[in-house]
Amino acid sequence: MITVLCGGVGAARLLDVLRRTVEPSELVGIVNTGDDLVLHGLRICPDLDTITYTLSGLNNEVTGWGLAGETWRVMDELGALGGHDWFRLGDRDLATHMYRTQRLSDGATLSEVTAELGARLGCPIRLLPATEDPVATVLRSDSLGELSFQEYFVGHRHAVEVSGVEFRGASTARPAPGVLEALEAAERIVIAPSNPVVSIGPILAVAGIRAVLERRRDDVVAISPLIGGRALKGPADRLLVELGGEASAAGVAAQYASVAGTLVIDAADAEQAPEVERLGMACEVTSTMLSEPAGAAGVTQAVLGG
Ligand code: FO1
Repeated sequence: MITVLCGGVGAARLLDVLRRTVEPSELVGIVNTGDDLVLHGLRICPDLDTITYTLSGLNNEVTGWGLAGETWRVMDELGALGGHDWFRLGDRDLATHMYRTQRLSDGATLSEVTAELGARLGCPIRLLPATEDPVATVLRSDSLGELSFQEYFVGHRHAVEVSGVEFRGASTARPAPGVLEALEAAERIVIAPSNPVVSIGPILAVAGIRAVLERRRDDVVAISPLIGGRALKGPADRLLVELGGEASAAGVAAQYASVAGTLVIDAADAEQAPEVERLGMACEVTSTMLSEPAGAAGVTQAVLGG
């Protein structure tokens, strides 16, 4: 079994690559819920949905979220009424949030609903929310005060300098059923190339999860989300710097040195391998562009090898 700590797009791409070599039934995703929000009375889980949709071959490649072939009638009508249309929910995607919200109010757990959606949509990999308890990523900015993750990421297009981040609720949140077992039973634990601060951070903050990785550090492989010190998508590089870290392979290593024995970095950052090793991590250098054959093969080898 290979258990993968997952954010959104980067994790979905990694799982979509790994599933070509590893039996999907041998893969488990532990997924961030710190991006989740309730809007229009609906419970929305962006990272769980991005991974479910991508692995089901249904992801909307144009927007990067929601379902392919999306229409936007409801959002357009809502906007015309003067409603909240800043967080774009496609007509097909809305059905997922309506289904999830109804099932949760029936008393089903988020894990159960995630499994039902995965079965209905054709996701071949078991996905578990990191926790069933509320955890909200909150960002603080000097100019705008506190922002929920989606206010920051979508509302302000993450074009805001951040002075602090908090995973509200994480210290009392319990790992979802099966999470600790999946981490203990895994031959390999992988930290996906997701945002170390706001995607992987909330998972590691859930009571008990970090401790398992620290204990199993030799079996943990982290994949840097930076290439040439830059994030392919999203604010990972800026957030690292704004929160006192470094937008570099060494900066990512500093985030993960206590929980991962190996860091996989892109060839563009190869000159930083000695710095990563000085932090006590083994360093594998390969292309990490998962959309290219060399990257897919190199990262798969780094995850499975050794
Ligand atoms: N990202 C945006 O940039 N703009 C949006 O309007 C937007 C809507 C949206 C709706 C459902 C959903 O599951 C994701 C959505 N996202 C949107 C992406 C979302 O912000 C994710 O949390 C990010 O991809 C970071 O993981």
